[in-house]
Amino acid sequence: MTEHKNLRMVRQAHHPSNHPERSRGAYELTNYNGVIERYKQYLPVTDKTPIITLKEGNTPLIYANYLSKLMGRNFEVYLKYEGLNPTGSFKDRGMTMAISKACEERVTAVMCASTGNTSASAAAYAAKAGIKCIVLIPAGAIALGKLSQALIHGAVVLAVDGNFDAALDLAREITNKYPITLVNSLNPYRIEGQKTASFEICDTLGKAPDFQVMPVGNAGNITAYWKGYKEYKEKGKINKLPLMLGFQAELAAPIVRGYPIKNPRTIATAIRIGNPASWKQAEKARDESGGLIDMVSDKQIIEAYKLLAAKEGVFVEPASAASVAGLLKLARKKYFNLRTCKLANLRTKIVCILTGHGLKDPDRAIKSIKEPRLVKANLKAVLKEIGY
Ligand code: AN7
Repeated sequence: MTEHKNLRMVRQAHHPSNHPERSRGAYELTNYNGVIERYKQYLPVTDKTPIITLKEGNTPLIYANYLSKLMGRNFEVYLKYEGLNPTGSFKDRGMTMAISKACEERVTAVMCASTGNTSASAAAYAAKAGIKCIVLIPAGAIALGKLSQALIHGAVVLAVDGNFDAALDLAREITNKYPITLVNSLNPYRIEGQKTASFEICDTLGKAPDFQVMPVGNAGNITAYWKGYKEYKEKGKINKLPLMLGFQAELAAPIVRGYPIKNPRTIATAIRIGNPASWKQAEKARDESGGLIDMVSDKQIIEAYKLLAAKEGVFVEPASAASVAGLLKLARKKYFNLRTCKLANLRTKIVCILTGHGLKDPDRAIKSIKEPRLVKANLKAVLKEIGY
């Protein structure tokens, strides 16, 4: 057999169509054109909707070796790495919908309040669409990467002397009075776009996970995921729904505590929100699914943040690590064992949503590690440091 033929056979054997596991839900990357095109039958779009896309979505569902082992042999943990969206967060799924619909309605300006990621996404999609974008951010409280994104994409960025909740109140009032479209998750198209993440998870696993773990801030995303799962069940694509497990930061946990927090605090600035806009819908997702919304401390968030980077090779921003911090908290309390003994013989599948990329908040990474040691530029000095 020639070398050439050999290689071709190896390639064929590895082609997704020859792997039942992989071909199920496999998607031709070459033809991929973003979440609207892929899932248009589930979305409020028509042939007249101009699709503004940066080819968001289609993010990897990564099997987490270390976490799965940690959980025990009856568990499989997967990471939905939303940090790999075009602007580095899950917001792009909702933004492609919100901006496309705004363009269909011939809107010329959009606005949002943001802890950072929404503003980065809105700015990018507005730039792509050629419309104006105005963002209100809480002064001094958003990560550097996100601020630079909003600015470089040409948004009008105003730092409001107040927290996210105050900025959102302003954005709502202004967009109510003036011909500017609000692109926060109060915009129903945002939720529509974001629900595609649950479709992707189900398409990849061939079913819904048993548990989905995610951070909760303004609560749009948990609302969207739950809507997605329910719609897939109604359409007969899955026959069982997951339990939804949401996590807030301890000092920014209004839903857990049951009242708005005036001065929310956490190093996970993305979820530093005291009065979530989709509060009621988040409670509905929790209750209908039989799940829970709990909280994790900043210390637990940083531990999970470092673990994900060091053990799974996945770099996320602190807010995203809240999901894994939550998973570990519940595991310590034996939450999963108590709930899964009934699932005879089947491995329990847990999906953690990693909402944003680690490079969004480089300051936090640098604060969490040891600075590199300075060495002389000679072989001996380097070898001595690395123990050879
Ligand atoms: C990385 O950008 O609210 O519960 O203004 O950026 O749907 O709010 C961001 C939220 C989780 C929480 N992880 O999602 C904003 C903003 C990351 C985030 C959340 C956010 P929601």
